[in-house]
Amino acid sequence: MKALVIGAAGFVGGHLIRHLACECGFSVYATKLAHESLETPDAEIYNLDILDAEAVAELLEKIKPDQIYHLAAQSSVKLSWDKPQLTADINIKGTINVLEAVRNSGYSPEVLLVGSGEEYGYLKPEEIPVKEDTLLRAGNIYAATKACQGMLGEIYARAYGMNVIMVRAFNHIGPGQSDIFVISDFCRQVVMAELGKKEPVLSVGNLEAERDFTDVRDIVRAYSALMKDGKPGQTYNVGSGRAESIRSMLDRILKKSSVSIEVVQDSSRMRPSDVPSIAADITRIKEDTGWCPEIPIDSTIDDIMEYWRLKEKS
Ligand code: A2R
Repeated sequence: MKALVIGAAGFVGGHLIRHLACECGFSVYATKLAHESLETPDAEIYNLDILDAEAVAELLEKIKPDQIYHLAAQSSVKLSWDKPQLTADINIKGTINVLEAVRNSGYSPEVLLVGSGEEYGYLKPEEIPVKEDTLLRAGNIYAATKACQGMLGEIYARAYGMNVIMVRAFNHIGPGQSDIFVISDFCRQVVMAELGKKEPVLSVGNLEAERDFTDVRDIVRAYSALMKDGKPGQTYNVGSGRAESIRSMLDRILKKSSVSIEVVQDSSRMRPSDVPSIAADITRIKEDTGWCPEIPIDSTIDDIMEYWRLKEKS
């Protein structure tokens, strides 16, 4: 079985490549942007900008993968406020380029489009945990582009009979995530204070928001389970099924710190609009694939802290 991971130099890519090569025994092909680095013994690497439609089509023609995991994205909510056009180009036009390349390829690979729990946006309390059929009321630009990606996937599956499966992944965390994301940011700041590289003061944004956190290694297992047993044209939530406040996650992190840390609210870390609470209903993926998250949140935080300790020591 040949699997192609598009946008593999990001946080999820490395974990997904390892899972597909080592756990599933697939031949794995992966793409990155020319300026990115991706070193892995588990995949053959190609440079690809998904905004170049011809290059996407040529690569499919060359590899002819059985499975395509589309991860390439402008994936930061924060950056989407600053760069809305770029976010729309990559997340919408880029996805169309991938879907068109598959449509014109003359065969029928399975495609997984990775969307986001952010697509649901402003949920009413009675809608949480949120089911896939709930009305999308996107609360930020990133979320709107991912909602559009999902609609495109549904359209291509229905109109052309393509094997496209959509995922709405809720917040995933784990070792290797950039510190532009909140949990990785907190862990890094704590480790920097432990190492004496910064004052023992932690600068935070909105702590009241509640999110559904899952270990990235559970997330990539879900993606490959969906490729195997998910239904084409269907959208699946992937998450833990429970909401936890950023404040409670911060408490977990602070308990693991070897130094005492002062927490300070920083208004520049507040977003123009923030969705108050999100949690996934994961009944559909459980029923169709048997997948369940397995890694406890505290052991994920241990791994993230360890990742930063190793990285910042060197
Ligand atoms: O923005 P960069 O330089 O970090 O590169 C990202 C890459 N990417 C692209 N790849 C091909 N053509 C483009 N025009 C393009 N623009 C950006 O996609 C990055 O290496 C990768 C996405 O990885 P992350 O941002 O780390 O996202 P993560 O956490 O791996 O999530 C994967 C998927 C995304 O679709 C998220 O929206 C979703 O899961 O939650």
